[in-house]
Amino acid sequence: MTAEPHTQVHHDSRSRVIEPLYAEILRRNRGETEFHQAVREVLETLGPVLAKRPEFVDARIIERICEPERQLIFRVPWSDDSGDIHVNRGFRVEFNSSLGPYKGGLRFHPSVNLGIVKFLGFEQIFKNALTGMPIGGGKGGSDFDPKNRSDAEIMRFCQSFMTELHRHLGEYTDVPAGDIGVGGREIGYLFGQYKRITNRYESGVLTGKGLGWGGSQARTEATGYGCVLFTAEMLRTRGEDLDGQRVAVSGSGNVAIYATEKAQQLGATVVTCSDSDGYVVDDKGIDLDLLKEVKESGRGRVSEYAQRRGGASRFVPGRGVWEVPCDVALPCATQNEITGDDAITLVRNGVKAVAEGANMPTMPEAVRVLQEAGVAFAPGKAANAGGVATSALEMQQNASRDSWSFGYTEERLADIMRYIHHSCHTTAERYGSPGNYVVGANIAGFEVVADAMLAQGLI
Ligand code: NDP
Ligand code: 2IT
Repeated sequence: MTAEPHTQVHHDSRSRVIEPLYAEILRRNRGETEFHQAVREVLETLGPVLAKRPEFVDARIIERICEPERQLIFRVPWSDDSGDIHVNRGFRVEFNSSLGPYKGGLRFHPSVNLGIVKFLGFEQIFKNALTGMPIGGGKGGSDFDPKNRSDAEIMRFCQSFMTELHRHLGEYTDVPAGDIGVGGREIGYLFGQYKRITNRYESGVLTGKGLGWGGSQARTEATGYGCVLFTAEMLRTRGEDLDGQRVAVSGSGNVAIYATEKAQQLGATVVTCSDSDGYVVDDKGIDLDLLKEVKESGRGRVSEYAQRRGGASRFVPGRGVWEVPCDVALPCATQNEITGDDAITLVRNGVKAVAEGANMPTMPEAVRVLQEAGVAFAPGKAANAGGVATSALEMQQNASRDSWSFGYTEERLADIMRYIHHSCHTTAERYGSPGNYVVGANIAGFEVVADAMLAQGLI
């Protein structure tokens, strides 16, 4: 291995070391724009840590961290209810196992491609490190579109997907969970097929399982709850809390619903929800029972929520929620949903805090606008880590054949979110960027992974 000698790594390490590395990543991963975006955001913040820890440069840690340990792409054939045959593409990117088995969700959405799975897997490495739990980073999914598919079609798709994926999984190897388009129903079908093929009741091979068969209390709620708990911690450093705040949430899936629930429990008024058709604004506050009912029955669109809710609420088709004035914004739908212009609007309307329930929902220029305006901004790898952390708690319960109460599990989640907040906050201060949670999260996560990789030799 050839590397720059220690003495040459100094404070301009960003341009000397990082820029050429990033250029090489662009060249070797052409067209993977979301992956480029996620890598750039991390690399941009690592200058100070590389200056302080030149051994990371010598050991080529960044080059190694940006290259997945293994990338799987496979055919997923299945037949629909009329007997027509479809062929989708399945992915699993096993990115980094220095802290534990690969861990991260599966996304079923027509937009899924290798670049998206790699961005999600890359983020997952640092997110999982931040939780302090023994989990490596990975992500997977398919370009399968679950919308308007019957239960039987979903089951056949999941069975076909697992028929290939099972050989790569294991409680000590790779442990998937849900993400967009994959919830409790899909995890059930995937688990059943894994069990059938392997003839093993290996509870810890998937997380997000049903409560009656190895799932953890509070896993369903964990990502949304955790995001709001992180927001509360950020506000606390500024002498504020969520009580009485007006909150805008985007999305209406798992993360959005439970972010809304926890924000309401802490006294906030959540005034929006959304989906890919448009958004609902409800000044009296979202009626969460009604939203859950709408989502669980039929096609589950937020336009139906507005129809059934009546006068107090309004559906706005084809637009994003960020034009609705709020004190706190929680993007909980998908990547790149807050543009630079949206951020300008949010700032103009007086937003105080933005926390990413989704992965990378805020575009780079929007992050800049928010940070320059002094808005407390929590990146997803810190703010939405409660989901995967509770997955690790599920694995812990499975390993000890135990099951914990909701109250105990939620308390563990709250401790973990406070720990993540503390480590991001203090790391940002230590590296000269007080209040910058992007710097804090990236460096705190990176240091843990890089130290483990150094200790484990050239792998
Ligand atoms: P769900 O499938 O439950 O919900 C996704 C929601 O986002 C839906 O309302 C969906 O609307 C909307 N959405 C998805 N894609 C798009 C798009 N391209 N344009 C507009 N709206 C879209 O997923 P989750 O709630 O689980 O995931 C939401 C986000 O949170 C994702 O970024 C995910 O990676 C992240 N996340 C999830 C975790 C988890 O534990 N589930 C953990 C950490 C992060 P529609 O129905 O119209 O598609
Ligand atoms: O993005 C994420 O952290 C998730 N989708 C959850 C992953 C997990 O393994 O629980």
